[in-house]
Amino acid sequence: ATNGKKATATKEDNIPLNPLTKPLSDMLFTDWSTFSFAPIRESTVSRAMTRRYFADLDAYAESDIVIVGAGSCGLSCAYTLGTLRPDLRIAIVEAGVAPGGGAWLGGQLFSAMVMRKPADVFLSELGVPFEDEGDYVVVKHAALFTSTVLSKVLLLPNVKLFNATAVEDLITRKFEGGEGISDVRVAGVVTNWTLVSMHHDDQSCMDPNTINAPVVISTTGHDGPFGAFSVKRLVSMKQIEQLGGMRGLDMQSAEDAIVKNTREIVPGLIVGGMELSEVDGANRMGPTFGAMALSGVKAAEEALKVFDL
Ligand code: AHZ
Repeated sequence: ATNGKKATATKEDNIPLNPLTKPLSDMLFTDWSTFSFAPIRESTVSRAMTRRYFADLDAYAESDIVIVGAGSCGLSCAYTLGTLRPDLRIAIVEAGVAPGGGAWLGGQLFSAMVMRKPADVFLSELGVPFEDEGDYVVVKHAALFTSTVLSKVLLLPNVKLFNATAVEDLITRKFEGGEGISDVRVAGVVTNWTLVSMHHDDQSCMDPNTINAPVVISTTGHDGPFGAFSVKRLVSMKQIEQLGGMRGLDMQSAEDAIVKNTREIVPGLIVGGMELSEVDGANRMGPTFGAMALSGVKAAEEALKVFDL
């Protein structure tokens, strides 16, 4: 379309025809036959990755907050907490290679994402554009929401995402003054590479790693291969008697209930998003994501109470 001419206006033209930066636009339509990268050695690449990863493992072994699960609720929570409190060290542990949970698509693998008002406030905070349909808004592709919140979380200097890493147990302490049910407080998480967690049955013992933290926020979604992890563990360790089990779909009531009931379930463990529906026996809402964003905001508020705001 450019007939071999540069696709950008030159500085002298003073016309911002092309929004690419000059260094990148200068690369276009050059002589690629002489192209070459800056030099590298393989060990340099290995060290560039591992040095940083192990420094992060070292630093985040003592975190202020661990968020389990980087779905729409976990990411919304991480954005709110990490932005409000740059002094807090926040680790996100996500079992999947790809963070985002179920929020890469809307319902039934359709593209658009629906959020009921007032969750549009969260979209505006992020700068995600939407169509206003009155009582609800529509983001043209769910991936636009998810990639935006994810990128903003990843830019925060006080947040580290450990993906491909599963929380496979909770660290607990005897809770002074607690009696009977819920006599422990959660004091961190036990982690492993997800691929290792998936092979505990066919490999010999592969011990885990740990992160200590006074607050764990679990947002692992409803029951599934990995879902509802922390609340199922609370039952098996007899800290809650039983799960209510997620109920059928009632969009109208389900979203309010998830946001209102986002709370500390046992000392040190806050549960948000659809994992909460398994505790409370709450309805699901199906493909409308406002409650996930605002449950994340509420979970952040609950966590900050621990740090006296
Ligand atoms: O991989 C999981 C996903 O990314 C991750 N996860 C689960 N167990 C984990 C573990 N360790 C680390 N043990 C773990 N990570 O948690 C994430 C959960 O994301 P999600 O999108 O499934 O949950 P959410 O509560 O953020 O959003 C739910 C979205 C739904 S489900 C639903 C319905 O079924 O009606 N409606 C909505 C809006």
